Amino acid sequence: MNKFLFPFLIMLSFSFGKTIAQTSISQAPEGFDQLKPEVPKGKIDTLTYFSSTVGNDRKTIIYTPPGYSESKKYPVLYLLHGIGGDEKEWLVNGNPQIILDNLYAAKQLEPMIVVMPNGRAMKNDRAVGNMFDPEKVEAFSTFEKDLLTDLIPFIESQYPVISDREHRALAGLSMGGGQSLNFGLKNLDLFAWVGGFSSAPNTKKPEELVPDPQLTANKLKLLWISCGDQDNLMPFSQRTHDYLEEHDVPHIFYVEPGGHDFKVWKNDLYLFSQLLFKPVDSSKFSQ
Ligand code: FER
Repeated sequence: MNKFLFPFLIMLSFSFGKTIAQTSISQAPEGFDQLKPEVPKGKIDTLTYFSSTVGNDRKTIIYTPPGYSESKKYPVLYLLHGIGGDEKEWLVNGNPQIILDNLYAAKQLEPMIVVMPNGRAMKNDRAVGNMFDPEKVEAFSTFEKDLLTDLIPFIESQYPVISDREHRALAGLSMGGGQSLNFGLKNLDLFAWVGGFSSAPNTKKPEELVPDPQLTANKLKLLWISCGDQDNLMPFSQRTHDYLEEHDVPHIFYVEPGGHDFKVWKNDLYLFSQLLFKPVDSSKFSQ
């Protein structure tokens, strides 16, 4: 397929059980990320939690959906940023609140709380200086402990959350994609929905990510791997997909036109979020 001739067709490899279907799906429609005055809005808050992992207070951003009520209970998507970002990266560059508000208005989303943490778990977690400093890169790995022992319990103490694995999703872009695959697939008792968008070199090797393919296949509701076709980091998604396919682990491998940027990640959020906390319906992808 020539991507220049068919910019709106995206190859999707969708494999559940032993069957693998190749089909094509559209990208997000025009206007999906545009503010529409008539659309009810969710709310953005910044909260501070104490991290026993890092030893100080840390900030996290939370999006609650339009119509949010403390008398309801919600599933949670933890949405992670990249190497150059912090807890504000999605908000500043990706307009996730607009994308999600529009999806709610179109009745395409299951109501959920979205938590956007700072995934660089170190005392100075600001996105300044050399982002590739080994200490900073290591802090993306340390974030697993912060997430599991500090942030998730904090969120569940502050919000009306359904606190089981089937109502907890983990996804992110680039370094955050690697974190999501590394932490999500290691902690199948905590996450049933896992997504890696343009996952970075921090992504563990497939045989470490998924040492027991049968177990992973049985436990996960959704495993999403996506990457832009012009992204130099494609090999990290490709090798994961190849291994999952070889070992019959159901997953979505979504290759879209684009590079390593928010055009791709906004599209990923648009598509991935619609799948969450619902029965997984493969027929949707061929529409
Ligand atoms: C690398 C290239 C890219 C790397 C990380 C990235 C740790 C992350 C990119 C991003 O988060 O956007 O070699 O090594």
